[in-house]
Amino acid sequence: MKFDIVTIFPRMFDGPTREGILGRAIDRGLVDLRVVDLRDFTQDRHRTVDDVPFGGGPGMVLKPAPLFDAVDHLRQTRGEPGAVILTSPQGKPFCQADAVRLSALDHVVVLCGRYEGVDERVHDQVATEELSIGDYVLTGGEFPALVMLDAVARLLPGAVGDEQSVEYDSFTRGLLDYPHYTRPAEYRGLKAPDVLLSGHHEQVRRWRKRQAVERTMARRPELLAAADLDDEERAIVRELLQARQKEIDDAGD
Ligand code: 9D3
Repeated sequence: MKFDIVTIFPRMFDGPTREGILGRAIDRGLVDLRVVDLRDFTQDRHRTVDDVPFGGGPGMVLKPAPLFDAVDHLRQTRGEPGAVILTSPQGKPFCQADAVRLSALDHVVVLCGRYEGVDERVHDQVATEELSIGDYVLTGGEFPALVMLDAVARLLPGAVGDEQSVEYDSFTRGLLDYPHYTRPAEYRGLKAPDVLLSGHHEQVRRWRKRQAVERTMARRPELLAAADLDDEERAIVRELLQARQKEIDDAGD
């Protein structure tokens, strides 16, 4: 897939796109990544990309022309993109379903926002969607663009060695992962759970399932409502809810 990023800080992408699974996906040609410098689409001597906001107020706003021209250029040289994403704190929160959807497109363009914002005409006329990566304040859309690229790239066939581990992702199923342990069985007096060393595959499977449900209920209860649970998992939820209700009842007596 073609993945194009428009940014005023192209070097921010140099390290992250060379390493690990993402780096390998790019080396293998699964992702045809192009990072373009927004300043290359300015017309003035100073390569100006920003200006003061109309109506006053603090900070600077990314001018429309360089962004319109950068996307026109990418259209002409790379073809019509399936999505033009504007990274923005006002965007819809990016999620695994977005990663899956984008991974099926042949061409994605990501525009990295900066400063206090981006001229609204870019939101209206250039971007097909606006995405955030969560409710915290960053300095710009470069890390969000990398987050989206990373989440999308690992879904491309051949990116991850074990296709099953992609298929069976915790977020795809809506449950958090179970705890993992490796050797040694005891470290600084801390023991790995006996069941994992027992060799009883069925007990291991049930323990992991229970841990995943318990953790999701404790840490991310909102995920549980939407989770795609099997009968066994639903039984564990009922059991945990009953245990919780009993605590409440007992405290009342
Ligand atoms: C005072 C209002 N701020 C909006 C919440 C201004 C503002 C802060 C930070 C405007 C832009 C930014 C820079 N952030 C992004 O461009 C950004 C972002 C983020 O800050 N958090 C999570 N996801 C994203 S995607 C792009």
